[in-house]
Amino acid sequence: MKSITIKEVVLHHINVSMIAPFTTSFGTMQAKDVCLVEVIDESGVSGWGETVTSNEPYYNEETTFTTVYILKDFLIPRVIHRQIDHPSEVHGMLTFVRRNNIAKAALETAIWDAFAKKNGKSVAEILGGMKHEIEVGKSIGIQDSPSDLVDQVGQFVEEGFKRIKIKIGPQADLDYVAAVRSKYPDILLMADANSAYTLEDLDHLKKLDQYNLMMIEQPLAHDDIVDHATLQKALETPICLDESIHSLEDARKAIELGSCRIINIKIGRVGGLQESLLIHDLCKENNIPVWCGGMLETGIGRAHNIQLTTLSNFTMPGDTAPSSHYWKEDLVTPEITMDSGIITVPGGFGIGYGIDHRKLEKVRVSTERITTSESTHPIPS
Ligand code: OSB
Ligand code: MG
Repeated sequence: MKSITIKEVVLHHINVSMIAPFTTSFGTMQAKDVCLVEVIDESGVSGWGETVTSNEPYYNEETTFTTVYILKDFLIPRVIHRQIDHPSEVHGMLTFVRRNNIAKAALETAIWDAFAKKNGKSVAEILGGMKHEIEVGKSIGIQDSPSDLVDQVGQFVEEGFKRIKIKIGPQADLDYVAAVRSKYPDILLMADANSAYTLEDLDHLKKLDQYNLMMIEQPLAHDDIVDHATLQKALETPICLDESIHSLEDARKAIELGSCRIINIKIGRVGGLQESLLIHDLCKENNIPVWCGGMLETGIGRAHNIQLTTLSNFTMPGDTAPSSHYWKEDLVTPEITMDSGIITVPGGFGIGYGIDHRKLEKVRVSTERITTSESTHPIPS
């Protein structure tokens, strides 16, 4: 396959507003800054990625602002003007920077897109993904009351979503789950706590076992895998880890300890597509099903999620709902749509969707063009 050498990186700084606020146990998001990373190869081919951050470090330690700093001062100087034979190499080129995985993923995914386009393939084909259709679930933020939640669930079940995820926290849990279950006894239902509990809540969390949930996502601390193992032993409901898994090594340790029975793979949280692929493969060997999480992405991040989900061990519906569930107008063309809970994987090269430049201009805040590897810091070669 043809290698790529990046001659220029364009950072498109945008600000986007969601159609409705989204509330989790750590806060509410309505608008955010996003940095779109466009890498341009010597041949003129462009690849796109995005920082899947918000403006506050409440999900993990990164914000859009920190990702831009890390990209400009460290990550871009490391990759620009260097021959890259395959995008699987990029993650290793960036490990000299500790963590900052969302920043790394924004650049790494853009390089996968450019490499795939240059070689006339989709990102999925290069990853080894074979699915032509992916199943989609809907993630619903915390609502003001159980009956508001039941109304929302009804709407999304009607639209055909294959699985419903509800956000929970100590202020909104058992009565919310009970209300949904009594109205919809048979749907695939799960709950995401975003680290809102501790082991002291063990008896309380056990009460969730009666609702036949597919899984409970990240009940305990964002940086824990030890207490989750204790909790998993006490619960019938499978635990799925999100926040705690940043790498293949984290996944290995969580599986070894029995901290979870399912893993949510987010490309941003683990530093890119290559690490996502390795975690996918490890989970497959260990009979741990995976699904693709969402970070309220624009269509660019969403398109990468769709490409990744074509891998065979993504056996559970992901949080990759259509664009219209988040944005009045998305940045990609055609817009990402769903039919009865199924997204058809696009046939095109790279991420399979184009950039709608007219819509991009509407949300643009500023633009930076980087053409040299200069940095005020020492960068390893
Ligand atoms: O925990 O999965 C999460 C959004 C922002 C940060 C963390 C999470 C989420 C979601 C949104 O659940 C899912 C989506 O993109 O629809
Ligand atoms: Mg989660």
